[in-house]
Amino acid sequence: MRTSPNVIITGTPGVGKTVHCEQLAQETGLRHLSINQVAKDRGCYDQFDQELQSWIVDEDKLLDAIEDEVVQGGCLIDWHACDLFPKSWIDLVIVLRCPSTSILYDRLSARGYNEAKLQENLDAEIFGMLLEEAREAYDEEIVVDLTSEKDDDVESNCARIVAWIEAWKNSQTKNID
Ligand code: DAT
Repeated sequence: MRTSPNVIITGTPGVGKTVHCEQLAQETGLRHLSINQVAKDRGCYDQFDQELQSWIVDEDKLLDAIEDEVVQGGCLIDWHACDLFPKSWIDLVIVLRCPSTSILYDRLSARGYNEAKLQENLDAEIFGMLLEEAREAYDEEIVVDLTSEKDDDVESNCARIVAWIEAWKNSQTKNID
């Protein structure tokens, strides 16, 4: 049984997953598992999508690569998809949202995304695709959407998530006792 929870931090590229995970890792001691980095480091990329200028991950290879680490608990799983992770691995799913398309546009164009990639990501955010994916894949009581537009949002979101992690740990300790 895990003594520290696994939390998915998901959302459209540019919503602030990395910023939140880095701060949460510092505040909670949970490990920031950047799936982009893991896929790169452990050779889980399959093929390159020319139009979107991005690599496509081999999901089976990826799950094999992270399973041993994740089943121990204490991971902040940072990725722009979530429904591939088995339900039994996951305790909380945070979907970050950036309702202001102009803010998200600026963040993504600063990364040099091409027009097709930019538009695909803006559409995904406008239609709330990641939130829908999370709600379909996990029980509704563990899926929480939080706004990430301003610096203050990062502070308040992290405070909420830290409080939730503490509460989860306390309830696990009671269960073990
Ligand atoms: P992601 O990991 O979801 O792709 P990121 O954490 O790299 O996104 O953030 C992209 C950029 O936007 C980065 O320059 C930090 C900035 N940013 C993200 N969330 C923010 C927020 N709530 N307030 C201010 N800046 C934010």
